[in-house]
Amino acid sequence: GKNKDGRIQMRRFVTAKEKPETVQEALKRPSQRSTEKIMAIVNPIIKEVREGGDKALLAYTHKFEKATSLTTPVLKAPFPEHLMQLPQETIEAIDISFENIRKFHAAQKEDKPLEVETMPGVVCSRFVRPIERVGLYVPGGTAVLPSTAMMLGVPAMVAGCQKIVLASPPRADGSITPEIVYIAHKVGAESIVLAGGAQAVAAMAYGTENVSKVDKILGPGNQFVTAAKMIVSNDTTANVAIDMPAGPSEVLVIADKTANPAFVASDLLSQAEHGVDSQVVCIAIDLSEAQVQAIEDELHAQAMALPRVDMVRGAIAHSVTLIVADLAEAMALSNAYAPEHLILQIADPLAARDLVQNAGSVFCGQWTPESVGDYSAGVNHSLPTYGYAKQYSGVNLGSYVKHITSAHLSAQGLRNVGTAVMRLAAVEELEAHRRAVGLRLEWMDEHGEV
Ligand code: HSO
Ligand code: ZN
Repeated sequence: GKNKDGRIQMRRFVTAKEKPETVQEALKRPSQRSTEKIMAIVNPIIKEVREGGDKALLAYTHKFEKATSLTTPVLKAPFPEHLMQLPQETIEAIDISFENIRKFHAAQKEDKPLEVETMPGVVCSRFVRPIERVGLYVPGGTAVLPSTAMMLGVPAMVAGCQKIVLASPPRADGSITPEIVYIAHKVGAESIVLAGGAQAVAAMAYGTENVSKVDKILGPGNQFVTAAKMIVSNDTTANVAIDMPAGPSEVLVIADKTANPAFVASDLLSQAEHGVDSQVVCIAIDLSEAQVQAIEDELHAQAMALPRVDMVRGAIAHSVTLIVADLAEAMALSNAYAPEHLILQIADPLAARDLVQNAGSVFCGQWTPESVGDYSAGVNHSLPTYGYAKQYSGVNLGSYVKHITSAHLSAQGLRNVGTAVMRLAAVEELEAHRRAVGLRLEWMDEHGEV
């Protein structure tokens, strides 16, 4: 794939003929720019915005977004109608997708508190509260992504967050995509910060004259955005949380003999077109040379017809096809890779889904392209990349809430558990802890309680 005009083709390995290290190497993510270099660029930006507020934020937007006509960094609700003028077809598409995403995330609500009596009279419970103020970063860059505004905004609305702040880099004329304004309106956002990059993250983390400070920042972004999120979440003076580390997008497609080569290729390409650093992996289960060839031919032919063929070339250059013996081997490789998106184009996708250990989101069967999840099915598209699916969940309703626990004891409850507490307090030599129980138990004895 490196040759500018040459055939667009992934590397290919038959795993049975390779050393395990070769296969491991083939599944390595493209390396990221060193965090130190990124941090050296991002740290001063954060400091400037923290200290200089709106003026500093605006200066960065003039510089990086070339939006020199912009005079205020924030658009506040209610958003003017003329900023959300859209073709009827687009409104309908957004409305349908919005409703599906709303339904799926509303179903994730835990409506009644959890309550357990661990010992007679010792009641432990847990209840949910929304995070009050959330900042949602919607990337600009090579594509505008209103769908990301929905994926971040709808669950915030469903969770009941009181203040929803969106941030997205404006276009060079200072305007913001009307789709994003319409979605911000629908989720009840308080404001749209017209800024991108580390400067937008800093503004939401610390607040400025016009940007509201938030409690958690969510959303994907480039390496500068990711670095900024990590820095502010480590700064105890900011008191802000983040969703997860983000890297370039990726997909892993598992295909068997029943898969349609054109469908497989189309799914690989929809991820590859995201950017030159995207990675796509195809695991072919026991396919013949001709079947693999059919996928490769489709990939090349479809890619050549894409407007973003240059992105695709970049992505395909570090992408790979692995030909494996059976489903067990395919699943083992996939679980080790922990893909952001896993597509199962195989005879029994639901049986295979039971074997998934690590993945951001799974797409089952030939009628479920990743695109449906990217936009409209209802599942979230803000997912862990770069192998982080091993320990992180994608954005979901839980990303917008915290759980508060509570204990409630009766006198009998304190009698039942008190001895254990006093013993452990004594072991830790924390006498005040021991006495907090001991004097209550004495009080009960004196007053004839239980
Ligand atoms: N596949 C991307 C999400 C996206 N696709 C937005 C289209 N628009 C990362 O999950
Ligand atoms: Zn996508």
